[in-house]
Amino acid sequence: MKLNPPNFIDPAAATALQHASHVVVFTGAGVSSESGIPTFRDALTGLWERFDAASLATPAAYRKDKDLVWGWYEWRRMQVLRALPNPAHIAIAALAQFVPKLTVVTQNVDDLHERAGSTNVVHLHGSLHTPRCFACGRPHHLDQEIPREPEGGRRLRPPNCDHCGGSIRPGVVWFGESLPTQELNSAFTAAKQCDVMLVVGTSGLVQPAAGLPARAKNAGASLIQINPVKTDLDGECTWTLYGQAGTLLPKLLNMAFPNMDLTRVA
Ligand code: BV8
Ligand code: ZN
Repeated sequence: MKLNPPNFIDPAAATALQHASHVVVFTGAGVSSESGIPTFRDALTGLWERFDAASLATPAAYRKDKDLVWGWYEWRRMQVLRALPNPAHIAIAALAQFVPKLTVVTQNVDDLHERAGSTNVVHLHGSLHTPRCFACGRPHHLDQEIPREPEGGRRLRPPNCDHCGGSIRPGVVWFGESLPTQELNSAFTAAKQCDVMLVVGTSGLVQPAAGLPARAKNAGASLIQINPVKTDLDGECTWTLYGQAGTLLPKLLNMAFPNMDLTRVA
């Protein structure tokens, strides 16, 4: 497989976007990294360095030490509240005006796609902004103010449910938990129907989300991947553009749609 040089954009990828009637943009943590949100692999910095993200993102971890898990998620929510959408999020939002149908499917639990202007974003792994009761499942309202920076090991006692007094958990999908059925079915349907899937900033390791590009390809779609490094999805993709999403995505979309205005800085 010919490896394109960094930041090279094959004009054929832009042409495929121009002729597409339904585009799916499938994103992972890499699309938010230029907003300062660490990807899952490097999510643990500073005080968190001695933990493994995947071992914290489980129901067992919460049962074992809910203050530690809640403190980690509040720290991540604080990072998101302080972050801004980057040019990749803005380009994806702008794309909606240039293609007949656009579906944004994300593995991310931040709301940066929405804050850039994307609508009806399909969140396969939930959201930091929709906590719920671990016992009865009722949604819990969290103030949008920046949570206080947990001191020390960043343990933070989770609030209690107004209805049953149970402990509040993050509204994300943990490892070992099933993905929300409606969102997963919407993503599978969009993958089957689209002509082009943009695969942006994902290592393609976490299932069943990582199976989406193959579903799109098997249904006849062209796949355009944007990632600084090689991933497990390289073989599936028609084109792989090696580079940062915040740089390559605006360039690619401007090649496809020259009158797309991407000057709005978030
Ligand atoms: C489930 C929310 C059924 C939490 C996350 C086969 C089928 C089904 C399940 C499995 C299976 N095989 C294994 C499993 C189990 C497991 C799994 O997939 N494990 C993996 C590790 C092998 N899957 C599950 O448990 C799923 N549940 O299948 O239910 C079930 C039910 C009961 C019992 C068993 C099964 C649930 C998975 C969801 C987990 N929750 N997130 C939270 O956020 O805390 S996943 C989490 O990790 C992220 O959401 C993300 O999706 C994933 C990967 O994290 P990252 O690597 O950081 O992000 P990403 O992959 O997006 O990679 C970053 C990329 O960006 C890199 O490639 C990097 O190069 C690139 N990048 C960096 N900078 C830039 C950039 N790209 C562009 N521009 C840049 N500037
Ligand atoms: Zn409750």
